[in-house]
Amino acid sequence: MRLINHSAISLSGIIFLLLASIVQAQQTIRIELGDFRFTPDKIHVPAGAQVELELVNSDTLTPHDFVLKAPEIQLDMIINVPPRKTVTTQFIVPARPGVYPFYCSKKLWFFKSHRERGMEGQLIVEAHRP
Ligand SMILES: [Cu+2]
Repeated sequence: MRLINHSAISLSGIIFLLLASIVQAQQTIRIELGDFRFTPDKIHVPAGAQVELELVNSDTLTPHDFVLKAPEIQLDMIINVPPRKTVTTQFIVPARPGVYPFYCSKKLWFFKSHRERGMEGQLIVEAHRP
């Protein structure tokens, strides 16, 4: 009898962990692109999570993009976000914790690039906590 009770508790623990990981997998991150910055510019995500990335360009005339190149973790993203538009994408956060920079690569003629004006941020992949 004790054995049965013990395994029932273990099973509910496992189900809880499964549900917790599913909830984590549905994480949505919203980043505003405008005025030559990303808001927020530091994105904390758990390693291995599935993320829906919502990129909102709040400028009326200026196109922006979201560039994240980290070949060491198989991430290669260039997402254009036209003025006053929202672009949504999904990706799997790599399993390797670390800090990965992202930026806007837009540049108009001889002006400074958006990145040079400070339009950059960091994807911070954090290890799973028990
Ligand atoms: Cu930009």
